[in-house]
Amino acid sequence: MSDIAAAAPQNSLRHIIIGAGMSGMLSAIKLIERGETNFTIYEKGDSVGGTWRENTYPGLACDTPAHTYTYSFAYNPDWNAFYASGNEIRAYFESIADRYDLRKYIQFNTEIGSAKWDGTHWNVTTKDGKTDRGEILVCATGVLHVPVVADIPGLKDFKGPWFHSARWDHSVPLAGKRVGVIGSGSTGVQIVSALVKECAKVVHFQRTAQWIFPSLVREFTEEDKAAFRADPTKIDEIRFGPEAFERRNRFTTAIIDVNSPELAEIQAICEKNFEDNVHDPVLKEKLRPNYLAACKRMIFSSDYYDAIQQPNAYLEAGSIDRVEANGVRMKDGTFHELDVIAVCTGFDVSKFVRPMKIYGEDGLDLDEYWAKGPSAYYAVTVPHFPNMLLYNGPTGPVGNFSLIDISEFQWLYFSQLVDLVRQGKAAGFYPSEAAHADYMARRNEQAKNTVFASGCKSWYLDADGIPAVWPWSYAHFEEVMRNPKFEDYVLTSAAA
Ligand code: NA7
Repeated sequence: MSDIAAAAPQNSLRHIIIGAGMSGMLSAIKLIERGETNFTIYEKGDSVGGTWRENTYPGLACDTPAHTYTYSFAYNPDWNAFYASGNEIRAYFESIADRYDLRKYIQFNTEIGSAKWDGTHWNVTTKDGKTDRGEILVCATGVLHVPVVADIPGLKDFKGPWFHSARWDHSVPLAGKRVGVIGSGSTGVQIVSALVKECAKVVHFQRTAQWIFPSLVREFTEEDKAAFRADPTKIDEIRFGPEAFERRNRFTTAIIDVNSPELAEIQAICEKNFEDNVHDPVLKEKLRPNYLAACKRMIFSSDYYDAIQQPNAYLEAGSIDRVEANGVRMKDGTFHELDVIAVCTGFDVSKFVRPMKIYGEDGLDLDEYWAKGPSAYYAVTVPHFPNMLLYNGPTGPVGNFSLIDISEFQWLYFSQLVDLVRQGKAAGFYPSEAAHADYMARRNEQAKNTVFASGCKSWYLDADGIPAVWPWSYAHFEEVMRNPKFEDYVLTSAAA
């Protein structure tokens, strides 16, 4: 037993939790609630918050309403606005770590290099050689955690500062500078909207135009907050009331049926937003997408159209040829002289738990099992990898929903399976190959009918061009997570 394991109370199965972001903290709280404190969270960074620790760029905000992007058991009456800023969300997670006294369970600055199943336990080794051993492995490693810097010729020769959006260099002054923002996903759009307020010039390099859904601007006053504090049902109203239901229902129906009135409604809202707010005919042609709204991940913004029409903003919709020492050269010869470049070209979404090495039953290497692409049974468990939870794994509902709700459901599902081990009915459980194959076949078929497959390129698509996300309704996700089909699981005994 490792020193870390030996120091933990032996009051339950030992859980090894990887990641102290939203999902890792959730697991810890749920275990503490059960009186089970035999767990350690391993965190490669120096603080909690996961994606909200790593992303600190100007304008960072969550596109899910704040009261929805909140643990169901830890409402926050103090959110400052309907949509919270990144700073505020990070502070929320820090406050949760305080409230549940989580830091004593976390090994910070400790990256797990590998995890191996030995028939009854997972044996993990940290990058600096420490070991731990526990029956249960919880991979709470995040979805978008491996930044991709687009392979743009010459980028490394740029003589000014440049960095990926998820590695924002706050030591670089931006006031009065000429800044290039490459990429027009949610990140690029938020950054441009923020930077036009302080920079001398912002050039937004857009490869593909985006539909933009107008987001509600609503600051919560001190009176609002007092009312939320006094009566949490007012928060319930935001989370579960008719507006929330309509928002979620409209979106999930639209996703799974391109001919639905709900998608037509989303399309109409986006088109109206575009027509009402973009005035210059040349800019309009550059900004007009040529695919259905919601095909790419929907962007929510209240200020981008206004920002890009400011005199100090310029939308460059041509193709980048190369980056030169002083700026960016376009294929048509146009040159944009710049002081700083922010590279907002997204993340490697196929990584999931990797680069960590994971070896399941009989030493099976997860990289090999995933050679044809990552997959997981109902997005959470993997054949031959016993007692392992992948939060927000391949094919999960990562659309414009609250990932916190999703993680809570995934924990509920997994925890019911862990009960089999708690009750001594098995040493290990994993989904059968047959159940997994059946799930994947049904899922792939259904995914082809979603709006994500309606003719655009996005990070939702896998290497074969099939959307690698949940293709059914959110209600179906809830139903499946509440009621695991135990018959779809292989149970292993200690002797196996
Ligand atoms: P996204 O949504 O993956 O967006 C990446 C953007 O970068 C997108 O506009 C890409 O254009 C663009 N891109 C990628 N490669 C290049 C090259 N080589 N040249 C020019 N432009 C390029 O990442 P985000 O960080 O914005 O958002 C990720 C998620 O974080 C978001 O969905 C939310 O869940 C939060 P493309 O559209 O592919 O033509």
